[in-house]
Amino acid sequence: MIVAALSFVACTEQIPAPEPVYPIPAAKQVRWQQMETYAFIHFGLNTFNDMEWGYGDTDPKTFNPTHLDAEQWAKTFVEAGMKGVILTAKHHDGFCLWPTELTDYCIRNAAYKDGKGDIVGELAAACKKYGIKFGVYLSPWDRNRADYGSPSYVEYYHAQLRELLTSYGDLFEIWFDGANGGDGYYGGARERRNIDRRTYYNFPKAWAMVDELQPETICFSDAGPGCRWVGNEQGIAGTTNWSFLRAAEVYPGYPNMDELNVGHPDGDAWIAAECDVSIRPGWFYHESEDDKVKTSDDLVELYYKSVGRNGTLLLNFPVNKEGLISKTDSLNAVQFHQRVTQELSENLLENAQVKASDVRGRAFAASQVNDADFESYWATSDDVCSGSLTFTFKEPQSLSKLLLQEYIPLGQRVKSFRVEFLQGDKWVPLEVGEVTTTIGYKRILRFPTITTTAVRVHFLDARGPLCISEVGAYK
Ligand code: FUL
Repeated sequence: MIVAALSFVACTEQIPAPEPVYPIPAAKQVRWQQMETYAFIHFGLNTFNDMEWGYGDTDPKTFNPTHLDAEQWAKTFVEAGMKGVILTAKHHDGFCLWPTELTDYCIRNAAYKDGKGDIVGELAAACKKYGIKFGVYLSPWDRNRADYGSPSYVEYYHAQLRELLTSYGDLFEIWFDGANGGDGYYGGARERRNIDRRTYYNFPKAWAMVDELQPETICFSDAGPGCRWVGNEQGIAGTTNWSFLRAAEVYPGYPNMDELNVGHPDGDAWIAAECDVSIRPGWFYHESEDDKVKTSDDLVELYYKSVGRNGTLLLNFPVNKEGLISKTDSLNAVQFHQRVTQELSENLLENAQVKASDVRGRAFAASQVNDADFESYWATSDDVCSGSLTFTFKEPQSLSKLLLQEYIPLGQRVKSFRVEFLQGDKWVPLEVGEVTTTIGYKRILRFPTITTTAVRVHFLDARGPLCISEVGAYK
């Protein structure tokens, strides 16, 4: 009786989950990363004046889209699989796309709708209607304001932020850009002004306001705190990509782009990488770039180099002078989404048998990695920071992609791994053409098609016990 009772206790005993390995993401950061792809819109006076960086003196009357349709934008994004959109509510020229009373340099003085328009409001409503998230870009640098460089501008900037946070419903992300070119119109002064990027804008206060008014919002900057710039505008994450930074060292405008590209392996703050890139060479619309739109092939490539390397993909659409996303841009984006969806549609590991070198307990069995559920994961025992998963197929399978996901709510752990497959009765290394160091939320490896009956992933080193959510293999 006693023996039976004891073994019953042993069977049902709940083995606790591994302790987190810090830093770990806030729940909202995990939700944000799960969006994977979302759109960017650069639209403003630049659009109508063939510019990228307006000086701040362009006549607001020139803002006059003839067929503006924010629903067309939102519908395009839905069809392109994008989960949200971030709009340049204000770019460096200082022109505001919403009818703010804080400045006259805004849409109230545009020709569009005789000054009655509100692009921020129109897009926020369209996003709501089509079920995608909405965010804004509010450039700290303002080449129009006479008081730029003095404390009163910072108050103005924070007041703008407050307006956006309180007038347009939920914002999933706010973009705090790091560029600061120096010269500008500045109310007619037409001069160069330098500010101290570390201190001038009082970002900690701005971020506290965001937390207070919209606790779900992710604040983007070169240095977070919600997510970080990936260090280039080509949309490419490092093959090694840690979702951490040493918080005390970084700030918006942080100049070391290589560090932002790979993260700080010993960072103390969770700040994952966002990969921004435009579907055209420029961020704003230029007719001369109508034949330079990235193809669906280009975009597929970018997906694997951003989302497939533990980043998110922020894909920019330069809305044209009509106020629409041009046809080629939307077609290529939709085709891109269809291609990626198709390429990753059938996980060949779902029906494979899976064995692990070490299992923490029943709730953390190897079978958790091919159950299509991110929330369940395979974990190793405490102190076991390496191990392997072996997948065996009933029939030989052809594959050219492998997808791996760590259970990041408990931290990013894997430092190094390698993959091999069975060729006849020999295990041979899988040549994936890039370093296999970090995994993070998602890592996708691509390789020339192999046909095999078994695949093995060796996790060679990690910052703690392994916690692997999903592994997939695709044709
Ligand atoms: C940069 C800006 O200077 C560009 O104009 C663009 O907005 C890009 C996304 O960020 O810092």
